[in-house]
Amino acid sequence: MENTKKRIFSGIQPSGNLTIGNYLGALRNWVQLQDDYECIYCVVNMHAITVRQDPAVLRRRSLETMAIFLACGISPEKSILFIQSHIPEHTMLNWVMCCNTYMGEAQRMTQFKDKSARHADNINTGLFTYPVLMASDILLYQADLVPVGADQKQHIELTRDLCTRFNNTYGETFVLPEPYIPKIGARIMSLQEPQKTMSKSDPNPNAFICILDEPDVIVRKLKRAVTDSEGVIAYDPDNRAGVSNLLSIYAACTGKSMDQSVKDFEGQGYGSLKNTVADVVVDTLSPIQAEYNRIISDKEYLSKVIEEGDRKASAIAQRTMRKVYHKVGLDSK
Ligand code: AQP
Repeated sequence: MENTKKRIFSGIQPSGNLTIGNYLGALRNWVQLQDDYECIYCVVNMHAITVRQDPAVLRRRSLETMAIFLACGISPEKSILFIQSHIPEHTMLNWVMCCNTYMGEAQRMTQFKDKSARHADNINTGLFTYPVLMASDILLYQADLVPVGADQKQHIELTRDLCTRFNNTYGETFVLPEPYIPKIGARIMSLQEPQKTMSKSDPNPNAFICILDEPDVIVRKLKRAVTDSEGVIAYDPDNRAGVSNLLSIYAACTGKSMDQSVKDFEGQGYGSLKNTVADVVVDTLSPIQAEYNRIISDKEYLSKVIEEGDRKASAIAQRTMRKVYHKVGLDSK
């Protein structure tokens, strides 16, 4: 029977240890999507080198990130799981798309502005063309849908513009992807600066909780989380960002509504909120950590999963690239 499921593409950078933001905002939804869509999930290690990385650490983290995908419940039987740099077509399409992207379009990307401010000593052209590589990742696999957080919407808009431009110039080649906003989306904020999104490359390790953090580390980081001096537990992300973030983490881990979550803490203080949030985070992460430890010690299994995923991804990528090279006149037929 022909596969009529819509195709989803998404990726995570191995640019640090994955956080509960990556889990609650992305990976948890990826697991749900596997039954209804044809899912392609990628460790986007080529994106990671837009910021300086230690080669040995990057190599290790790429494998660890794949092991986390598996430990969270992403199944190699249901989805295609692969590592970006293993498929050279990403770079091939990236170049073609760079030649179809205007400077002004790339200059408008807010993530470039943010990241160049954070890495002022290394504002490289890869950082500038990062969204074009991301567009190439998506278009290469002819994805119908891309699960995105609010911060990535601008990149999907660019992908759609590049797709439409290419199709209009060279004839129908790529599927026009749509952003997919998951039903339960959680944006987890930094524990130290709760106006900012929690990020795995934050220089302050107290700002994020890693998926693999030990229980005592989780308790300690949550105890240090920034709150306010109001002393009353209420959800008000604009004015009470710290407390609201703790409530969001609680709601996301327990699956409770925000109203119910606020009720659960009626009459309690911040100390008790932090302890309870630590308990639910530890409960959420413990089974993932156990599964991760099992998978990471079975290198043979991990290599097999990656090899198989690379093979399936490569078949799709090669098909698209043959078409693209023919359309732009880079083949010799
Ligand atoms: N704090 C977050 N809350 C909700 N979702 C999040 N995601 C990341 N952080 C949060 C989601 O995870 C996916 C992959 O993200 P990524 O690691 O490839 O890049 P990022 O979004 O730039 O995440 P970081 O942690 O901030 O990475 P660095 O610091 O390396 O740039 C995306 O779906 C994202 O929405």
